[in-house]
Amino acid sequence: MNRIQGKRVLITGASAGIGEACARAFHARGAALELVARREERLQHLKDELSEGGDAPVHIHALDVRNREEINRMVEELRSEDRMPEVLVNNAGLVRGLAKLHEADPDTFDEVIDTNVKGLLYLTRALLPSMVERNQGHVVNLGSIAGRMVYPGGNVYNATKFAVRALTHATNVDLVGTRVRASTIDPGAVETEFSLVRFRGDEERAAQVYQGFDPLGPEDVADAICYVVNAPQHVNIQEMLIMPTDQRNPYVRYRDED
Ligand code: NDP
Ligand code: 8X3
Repeated sequence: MNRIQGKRVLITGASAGIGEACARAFHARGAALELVARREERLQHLKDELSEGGDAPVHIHALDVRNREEINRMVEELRSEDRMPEVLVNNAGLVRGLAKLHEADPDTFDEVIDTNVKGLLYLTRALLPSMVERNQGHVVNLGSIAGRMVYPGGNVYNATKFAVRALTHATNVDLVGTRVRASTIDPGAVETEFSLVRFRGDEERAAQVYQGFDPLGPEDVADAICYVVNAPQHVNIQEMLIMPTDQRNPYVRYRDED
């Protein structure tokens, strides 16, 4: 049964990777989309492509999730045009480098925390009240295996994903008595632009991350998110850990070295 058809879904980080795959997956199931990211050209391209393949409306918003004013302006537009979403996918996120905490560049602390935690909080705070008012809605947060186990050089990224996990559970307890749900989706290695961003455009280093094993694809995670959102309203899948079969945790990974 398709319970996604006709729902309005706002996805952050829709210009690449998991967010872009979510846009495709929700659009294929008949959802109206509000797509958010900084790179407007990419969003426009995706909108054009999706609009050719189906009737469900697609709107784009070129903004930085770290900027509350930009978020508030978007929400005003959504409210005034009666387009407040029933589903929020807090997916925008990043990591910088793999340095030890005592050697890392403190500027990256702000960038990663502001995007992964504060951006998610701003969007949630701005959009959740209308879900509570309507007594219907779903907040889906992109956590990570990195929010369950720390690894060397993961430090600040690990901390942000532990925070995402805590905030998902905090959101759920605050929402008790409503029909609004919150979920964290925690993937292992997914082949996207994530490592390219992590290693600041070093393609060779980024490619090495996924060499010799079968990582998840962004569409695998998008499918899982659609499954969680499609569950009947009385079913709240609060967390989902989704790993490549070749990776059992951050340390145990099969690699075909030949
Ligand atoms: P990508 O780098 O492929 O995509 C990241 C997306 O986030 C892009 O669309 C980017 O768009 C957007 N983004 C980044 N910063 C901002 C910002 N300040 N404002 C608005 N949008 C922003 O990475 P993934 O798709 O892999 O990552 C998506 C989420 O999944 C992240 O939260 C990540 O932590 C999580 N995750 C990823 C895993 C992986 O192995 N890839 C595993 C587990 C979790 P733009 O640059 O245009 O703004
Ligand atoms: C991304 C996966 O293992 O690089 O969240 O932290 S990992």
